[in-house]
Amino acid sequence: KKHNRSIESYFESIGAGASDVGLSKEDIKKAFLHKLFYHLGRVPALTTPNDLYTAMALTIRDRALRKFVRSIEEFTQQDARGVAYLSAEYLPGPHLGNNLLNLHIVEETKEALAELDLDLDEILDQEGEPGLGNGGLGRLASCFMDSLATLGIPSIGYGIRYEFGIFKQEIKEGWQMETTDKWLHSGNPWEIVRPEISYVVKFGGRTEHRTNGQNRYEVDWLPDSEIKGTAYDTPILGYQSNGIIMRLWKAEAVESFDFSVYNIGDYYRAVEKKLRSENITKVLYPNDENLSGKELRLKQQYFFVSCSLQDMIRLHTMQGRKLKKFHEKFAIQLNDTHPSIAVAELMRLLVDEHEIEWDEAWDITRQTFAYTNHTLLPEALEKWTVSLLGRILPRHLEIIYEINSRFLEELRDKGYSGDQIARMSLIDEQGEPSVRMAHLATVGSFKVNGVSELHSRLLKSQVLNDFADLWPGKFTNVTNGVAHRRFVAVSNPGLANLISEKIGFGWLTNLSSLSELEKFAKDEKFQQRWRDVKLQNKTALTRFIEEQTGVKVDPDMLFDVQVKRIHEYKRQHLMVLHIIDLYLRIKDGKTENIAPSTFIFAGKAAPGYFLAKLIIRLITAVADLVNDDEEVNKLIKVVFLPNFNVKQAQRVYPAADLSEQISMAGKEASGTGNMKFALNGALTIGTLDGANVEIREEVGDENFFLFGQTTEEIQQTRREGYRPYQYYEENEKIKRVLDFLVSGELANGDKDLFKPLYHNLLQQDPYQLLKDFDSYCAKKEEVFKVWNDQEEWTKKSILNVARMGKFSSDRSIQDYCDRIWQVKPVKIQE
Ligand code: B1N
Repeated sequence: KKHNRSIESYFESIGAGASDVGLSKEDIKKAFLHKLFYHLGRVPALTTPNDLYTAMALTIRDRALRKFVRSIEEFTQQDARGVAYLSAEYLPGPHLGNNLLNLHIVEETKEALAELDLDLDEILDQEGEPGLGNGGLGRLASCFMDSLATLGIPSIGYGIRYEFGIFKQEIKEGWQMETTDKWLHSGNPWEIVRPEISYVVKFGGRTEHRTNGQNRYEVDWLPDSEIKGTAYDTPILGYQSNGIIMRLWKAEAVESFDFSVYNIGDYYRAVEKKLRSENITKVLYPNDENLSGKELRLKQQYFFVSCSLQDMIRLHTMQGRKLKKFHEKFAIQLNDTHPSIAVAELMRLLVDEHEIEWDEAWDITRQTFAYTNHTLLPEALEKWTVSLLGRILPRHLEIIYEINSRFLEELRDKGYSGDQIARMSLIDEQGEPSVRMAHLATVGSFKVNGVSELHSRLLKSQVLNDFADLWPGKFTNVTNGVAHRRFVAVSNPGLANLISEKIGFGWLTNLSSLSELEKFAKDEKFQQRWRDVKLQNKTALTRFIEEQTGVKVDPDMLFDVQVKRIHEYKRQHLMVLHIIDLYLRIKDGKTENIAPSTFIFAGKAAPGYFLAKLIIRLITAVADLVNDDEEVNKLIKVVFLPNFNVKQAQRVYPAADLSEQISMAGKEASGTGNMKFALNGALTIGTLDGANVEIREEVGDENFFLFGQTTEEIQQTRREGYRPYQYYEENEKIKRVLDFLVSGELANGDKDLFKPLYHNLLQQDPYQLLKDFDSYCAKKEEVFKVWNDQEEWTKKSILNVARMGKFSSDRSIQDYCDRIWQVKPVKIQE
């Protein structure tokens, strides 16, 4: 039976009005105690910090759910077109603080708790985070959830509920050690399990082809195993706006226990089967931009894609709509190729399960999907061998072959020939035959986008060049953005208050209005307050650094920061080489022009990425050497903060003076940390890579420390035959710094430890550190000079913030709506 009553009328009928989820101090206090007593069964004398946090989270979740329920009501009433965002990764970060901001009840909550002798900050600090992603790609998905909700876009985020997220990083004797991330350990008050929303997903087996009574060609897939996916929903609030959900799938056995089997030996086998099924969503693969080609990863991808598509088809047809109109109601965004098997799965669902003819199904499919590419790195472009894909998903392999043969036929009709066809085929026939997932995603989508102007341009001219020539209108750009409410308003309240005091609160929903700050850039009083805020944030970070590492740093020093995944292309080691150069200069007594600096690093290395782990070891070795040397540590210190995650990031960005964005040009698709730093008033030293290009365009060349070769120069250098050894021979400084790596002065006399890095740089230097080294060092001299003129530095810092309005994820989502999805907001009125 359908319920047509409005949500409001339900509240009325129980005499509750909306006040049961009211937002006043008294409402919050009452609800909080209610949760503490009746949900958790705790008396005040026996509460633990986790109880207090959980009661608070549940209190806020109720309020978030009210927004969500109202939003769904509105979306349904208006029969609105919506978006499904498919992402194998999310990094939401702690929910509580962000939700309080979005509900506009930070003060009320603080006061409610104070009346109970409790401290909000302590409760906020209790919250861990779902580490369901590796880095920028996962965090971007979560920024997008925030903006989708804020803008009132009918939308849902689908993903995987990994039981263990990205590993926890500890530093032992200077090395990264990984331990499992038990994020569900003390419960997760934000999620709601939906046992009734579950789907069966098939794996393996074989197919049977036949023609049925009506002369229709049919295919049966006879799998050899089935797994059930159950929905876990987390409400995501917009700023004073709608609520949407992130729906994550957990794998379970189809029947928890196979009770039909009474034999005790088989009982254990049945339990084992259950455990095997649950394996699928056990753990996130910790490889950032490096594919592993593992069977379990393919299963994860297919599992969540199939659950999500079945769920969308249910939602679509539930309201009596025709499946043939699926694409009119849904745009599905593929967050990289990780969910791209969706192209074949939707075809299978339409053709095999819902008996739609191939051509029509293909039209629906191609009008449904859009694909975002996030990397050009060859080692990150997903490929599945035909043999693996055929074994796990036999029907999908057939469908992919069919798509391919029709596509290649089309190309031949257009006059394409041998070489070009081989290059564009969905199947890579060089070496072991494999399916190119980026090609599948491109052929199966109506739009393809890169994530910054430069990256989108390179995508069209390099990796997907042939496709861009074939379908120029399919390609577009959407430059990334960040959730500025989380990364400024929540994590940097000092700066947020100062900004709001001057220009009002408009920037929270319209980041471009930050431009109103320009007129204060030279105001000395304002500059002083700007610096005071930064100093406070640095002092707070100083305490955190000491707690975490034991190293004491001075908040008056320049905080020079590089935090991101550790990868050779990001060139953390370029920053290290410069630090070694400074160290040697100080030892020589040549300390003039060095601004006292604290160099801060954080980031995880993929567990199997040897050189990345060695770079961490190098950072910690240099840190030990520098920090323990009385002569040196007055001028410079080096810190490696373990276990970088969203929560830590929220402490780091507000405290940074200088942001290091020094990847080799052409390699960083966009970067988003670069935006978070600049929005918190850090100046950037960076290359013309990814979104750095656009940041520099916005803030102005004079407010950006640019160095290094351009993408074209990098390519030119490579074409001419780059010989890093030549730089070693001809450049005194480079020689000295590199030789220092193997001198034994680092790591207690161990001369061999860093040899792999040393040889890598001398023999290949694939990311051209040596070629860019002089230009980087020269720019650092300029940084020091500007730092010594604090008025000048502060002016640049204010101008950076004032001109960063473009980089909100609100703007990115608006771009997706206009250029790709063609969806309109449906905002709730309250
Ligand atoms: O996506 C971010 C960009 O800002 C970064 O520049 C880009 O490096 C990052 C395989 C990836 N690209 N590819 C990945 C992640 C996990 C994985 O298993 C690839 N991450 C990026 C957001 O656009």
